[in-house]
Amino acid sequence: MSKVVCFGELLLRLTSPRRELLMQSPRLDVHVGGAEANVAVGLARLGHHCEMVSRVPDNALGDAAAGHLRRYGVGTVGVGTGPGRMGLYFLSPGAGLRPSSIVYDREGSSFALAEAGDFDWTRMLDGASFLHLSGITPALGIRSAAAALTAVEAAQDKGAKVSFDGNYRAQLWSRWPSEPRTILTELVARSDILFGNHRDISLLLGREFAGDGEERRHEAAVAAFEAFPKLQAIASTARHLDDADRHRIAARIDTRDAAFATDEVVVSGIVDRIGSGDAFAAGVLHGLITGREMETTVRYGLALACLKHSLPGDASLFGQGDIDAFLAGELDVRR
Ligand code: KDG
Repeated sequence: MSKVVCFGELLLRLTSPRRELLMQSPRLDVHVGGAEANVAVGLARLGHHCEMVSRVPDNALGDAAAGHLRRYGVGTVGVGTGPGRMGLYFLSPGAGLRPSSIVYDREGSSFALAEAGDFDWTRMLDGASFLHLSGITPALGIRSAAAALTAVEAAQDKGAKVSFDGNYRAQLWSRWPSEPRTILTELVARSDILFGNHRDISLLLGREFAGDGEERRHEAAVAAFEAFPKLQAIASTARHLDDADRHRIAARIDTRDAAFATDEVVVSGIVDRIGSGDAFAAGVLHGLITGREMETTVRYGLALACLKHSLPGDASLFGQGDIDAFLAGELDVRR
């Protein structure tokens, strides 16, 4: 079985229930999140050997986050403890024409305080086929940016493929004195798979892509392949938000010589959209690791991205049977 190592910050998510605003809620629901951890859980639920590399405080909050990973089958030997606090984020879910909103409270987290040398990459990447990380880690500060770079260099040395999700978070980058392009470029230059759409690629290359829809995505992919010779595939979703309860999603994978795109699917009755991008990444990685055709791989990504909208919390907990049922359009109670 191939091993996937995910590297990033674990967060607790505090959500106002019943779609209340944070300011009016007398209580908050707790879930465990973190984009890369969500991918690890999504893949572990599909039967893959996943190991998380992170750092949490040595207290009940850190234990809860690591326990969440173990509960869903993700290995936590790489989740160390260290000084600092648990990173949090607060979510007020949207409703109708009111969008969701997020407040980060993660400065000084154990993960953000960790140095590149605190992670044992020789051990963690031993036998790994993929390292997955995202643009959230370098956005946390100089130390995390250095740790992300060390991680991808170690993956290259060990012969593991690097999967990188742009995951642009404006709130995090706005605290940086310089623009994110330099560090993101260094990371993507060492990556084999990029999760990101034309906007992420615009940010990386410092240029806009004209046109609309598929044409713009194609142009962006061509430019990214030219700028980053190591990249083998670029996977992205196109999401149109009709409102907070109804989205339209299509998925696409570009390789150097072909593009694989799905039809648009309407996702209604949304329970929780957070983590649908991570679910998409888990579905695509699942297809790649199991050697599926690209047509199937992109549909796996789409299936998990859509299914995630039906589940509270940040992670996809679906198995192959759920993907197959989704793709077959089965809606009857399964009994
Ligand atoms: O993709 C979902 C993530 O955004 C969520 O789990 C929290 O990692 C997170 C972040 O930094 O936004």
